[in-house]
Amino acid sequence: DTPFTSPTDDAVASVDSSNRQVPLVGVVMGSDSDWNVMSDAVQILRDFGVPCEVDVVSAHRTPQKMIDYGTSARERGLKVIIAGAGGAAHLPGMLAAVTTLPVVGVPVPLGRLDGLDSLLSIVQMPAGVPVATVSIGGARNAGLIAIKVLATSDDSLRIKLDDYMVSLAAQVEQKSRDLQA
Ligand code: RP5
Repeated sequence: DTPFTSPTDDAVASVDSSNRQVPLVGVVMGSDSDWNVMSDAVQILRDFGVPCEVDVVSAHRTPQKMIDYGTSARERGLKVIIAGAGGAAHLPGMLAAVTTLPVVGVPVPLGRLDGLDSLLSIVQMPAGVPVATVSIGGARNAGLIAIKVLATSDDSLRIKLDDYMVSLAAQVEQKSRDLQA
């Protein structure tokens, strides 16, 4: 029951002047087995109404697809790429090497090293080729970074972020009251 079969099938998209659907964020992962983690990024993007596309793009198993994805991303209208992978997690860094778009990397934890291998493979980029790396399994925060980038030039998104931050504070206050009750 794969929740994504192609970028267009799963795109939550806006519409351009030609009435075509234009995702703003690309969420890619090295394997469909990463979906349990990466779905958090898609969920928060949907919560904010940000058009996104989802695909499996492997640095090792589909290297040409990865290069094509990265080199075409900007011209296809994407503004941010979120890339998650586990183990020898080269996908975010290799995408960052072939695009001028910001790339947010999500270390996906696998069974053996608790995601430390994924984290180190993504975060230790050479100077000049940055990947904005979130915590192990931190796909929700990756989505929020993409939203914040988009909100620098979108007031309706900025207002939603303001509301979101107020709701986070309210949740903490509610829990604090619950503890004291
Ligand atoms: C990585 O290899 C993927 O991102 C995934 O985390 C890991 C294992 O992939 P599968 O063997 O589960 O397809 O490239």
